[in-house]
Amino acid sequence: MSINKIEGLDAVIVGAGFAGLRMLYTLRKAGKSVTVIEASDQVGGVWNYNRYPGARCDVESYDYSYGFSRELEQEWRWTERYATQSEVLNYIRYAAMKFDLNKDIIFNTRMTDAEYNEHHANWTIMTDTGKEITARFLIMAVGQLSQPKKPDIPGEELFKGEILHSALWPREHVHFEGKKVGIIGTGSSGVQMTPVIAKHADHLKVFQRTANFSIPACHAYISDEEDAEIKEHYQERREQCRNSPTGLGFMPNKTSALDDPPEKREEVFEAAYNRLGFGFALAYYDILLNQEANDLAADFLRRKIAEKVEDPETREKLTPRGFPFGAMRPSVDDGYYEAFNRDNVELVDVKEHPIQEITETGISTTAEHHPLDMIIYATGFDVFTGSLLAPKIVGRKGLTLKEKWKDGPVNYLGLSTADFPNFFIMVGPGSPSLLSNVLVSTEDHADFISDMITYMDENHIREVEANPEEEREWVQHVNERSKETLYPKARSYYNGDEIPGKPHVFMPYSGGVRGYRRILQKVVDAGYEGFEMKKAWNRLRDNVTRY
Ligand code: N01
Repeated sequence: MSINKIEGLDAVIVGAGFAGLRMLYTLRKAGKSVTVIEASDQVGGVWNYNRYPGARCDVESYDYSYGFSRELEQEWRWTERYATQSEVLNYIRYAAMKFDLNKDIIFNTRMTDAEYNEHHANWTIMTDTGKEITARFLIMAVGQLSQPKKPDIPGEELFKGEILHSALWPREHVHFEGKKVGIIGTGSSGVQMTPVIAKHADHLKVFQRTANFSIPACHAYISDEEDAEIKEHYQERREQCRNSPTGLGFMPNKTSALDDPPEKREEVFEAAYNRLGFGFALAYYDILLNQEANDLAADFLRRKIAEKVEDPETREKLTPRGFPFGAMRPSVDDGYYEAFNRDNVELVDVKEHPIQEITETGISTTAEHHPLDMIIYATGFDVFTGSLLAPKIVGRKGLTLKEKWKDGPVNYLGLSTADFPNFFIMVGPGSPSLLSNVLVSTEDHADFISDMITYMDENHIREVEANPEEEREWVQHVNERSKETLYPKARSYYNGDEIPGKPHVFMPYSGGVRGYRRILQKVVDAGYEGFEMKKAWNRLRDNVTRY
């Protein structure tokens, strides 16, 4: 008999990706009763869905992993510097198995609604399977890149070939052989899949609207010696990550790009370009802060593109212009530019000649019709807020999160929002999130939330939520910090520009993971300053009931 109601839990966590699993582990260890609900049939979050060819992590494997268990980090053996999608997914599955997490996860179940009951100080969570769960705390671990975005192109239903989305990739093998394939989108997903599909498809057309910067990944296999060396000093490496601005372990070069003579600067750029991936952005501390410094880095990258792409017209189209390097999230690639030197690969500039429609046989732009057998949307996501606002979440007095956030996300520390008591968001807008190694940010949030719940229980506190004044100030602070950087100078998902009509607001906290963690610590030291904690918890804790 299936259980349709679960009552009296301490917490429900939505999502069984990296964040949800870490939260489950930590709360369970703190003695709380917890259930995770997960829409898929297995753990993994985005890594479960983004299975497109060439999908890889572009944070180094040893850093894109949990730091809470010495045992786990010593026994897991990464094989490559940047792990493939399947290796990351295997790692998450392994961690779930090792800590016996699956037993507290309800799979194939999506949260549709959640409503706060002020009288009982708890949440009722409703799902698409009819299962209903009540819990004191609702924790959203739904990811920032988990609501895939499809472009609104007329005629899609007429297309006789296959249409795929990078973020909803089928589990079965996809054959490209003998096919004319079109990829729409040149963000990280499009950039990663292009060189791989190019090797198999008869012909590949890449439909590019905005040329962005990409840095070579410099993939490498990890030798046993390297693995042993990293594991011997893993704690130092973790500390370096935690204390670096991005959580990636790179400490910015303390020199300004403007202070080094040109030859020296070229050497510094070259060394960073050939080894650091994203770390290239920290080759000088001011690349993401100062336009002149940024211009030097951007010029270097443009010259690199020029060295790689043979055809002058294609080269020019692939060259990013008009926004600072890094202001749109750059890609880390493995032969992206070189793929355009192949005879079977073609770049279609849809900025100059926009896509008009999809027909039975391909894609028409304002310039011509492109016959295709397969169309791949690599068009990204409704980033930061898409997955948080997809379910209907109702706080005090019938207020929905969607109404409250109609002009952009409003929260305190990215974690909590007024009128939604006992509701937490992991690694979302208002926190370092996508401007950081999300694994570091995930662990910071899991520890903070778990400690806060423990504190509440020890102090008989029934409800917690952000103070409205403090959250207004936090949103302002996030906004002000962004103005110290070059991020606002591009149309990007950092600013909510990826979806027409979405509020143009800077979403992540750009003050770095270390700075952010210090703020969290100050808040804790001041007795959870900025949060409103209400009413003594004076009733006996419910027993968990399942029926
Ligand atoms: O999505 P994106 P993504 N017509 O939003 C274009 C992470 N990630 O899936 O820039 C034509 O970056 C759009 O064009 P424009 C990573 O954080 C990580 O690639 O809006 N084109 C853009 O080129 C990354 O940043 C890994 O002009 C349209 C592209 O589609 C994030 O996920 C791997 C269009 C969307 O790019 C998202 O990456 C992959 C239209 N109507 C992704 N609509 C790792 O390695 C959109 N585009 C960890």
